[in-house]
Amino acid sequence: MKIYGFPLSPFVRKVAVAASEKGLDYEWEPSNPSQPTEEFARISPFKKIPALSDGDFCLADSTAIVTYLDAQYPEPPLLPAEPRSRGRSVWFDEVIDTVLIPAAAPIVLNRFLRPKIFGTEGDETAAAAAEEAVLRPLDYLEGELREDGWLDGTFSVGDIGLASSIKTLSYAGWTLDTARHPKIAAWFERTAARPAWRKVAEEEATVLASLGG
Ligand SMILES: N[C@@H](CCC(=O)N[C@@H](CS)C(=O)NCC(=O)O)C(=O)O
Repeated sequence: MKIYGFPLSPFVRKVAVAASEKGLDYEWEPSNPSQPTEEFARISPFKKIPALSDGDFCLADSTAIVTYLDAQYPEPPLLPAEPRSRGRSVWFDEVIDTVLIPAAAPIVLNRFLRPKIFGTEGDETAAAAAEEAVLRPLDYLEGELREDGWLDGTFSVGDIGLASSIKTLSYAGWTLDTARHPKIAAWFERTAARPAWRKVAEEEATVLASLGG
């Protein structure tokens, strides 16, 4: 199994953590959307990361990939079978992919990617405005998190997506406001202590070093 992309992306990390939670072996195929190889462009028609190949089966998009992995390698489940829990875990995944990550993107772009990876100047006004914008989805998720558990009772794709977004934000020097979001802060510690998360974090540190970050 190959994962195409860089684990610094929250979407790519989501797939790697999901595969690791399931104890799957995978190789990294570092893939740059702006300089796509023929193989990557074939698997990811819109040249976005992540993409996956598993034998002769290929797929792009983090949610599509996690859905495939969960059906093909059911243990442990990351999309719960119980209908309401399943719906809610997909809902949280969507809130993160379509609300939190787009709101957070200017922080990552202007305080990490541009200055540290691309060697260009970041737009601090855009980053500061985004700090405000991420509060709404985080406030919502803070309200949904259970005191001592996960977003929806069992660890699921939504938990992976949220932790993954927070980790990418940390590269931009952003930290959680623990007074405003104490449940997310405690939950993140629990998530980051999981063996699958730690394994991907180690792989990611190697990739980051190779990028000079
Ligand atoms: N919905 C997609 C989003 C993937 C995505 O936007 N990836 C970004 C990296 S974080 C990307 O490839 N951007 C390059 C581009 O849009 O050209 C998913 O969940 O995988």
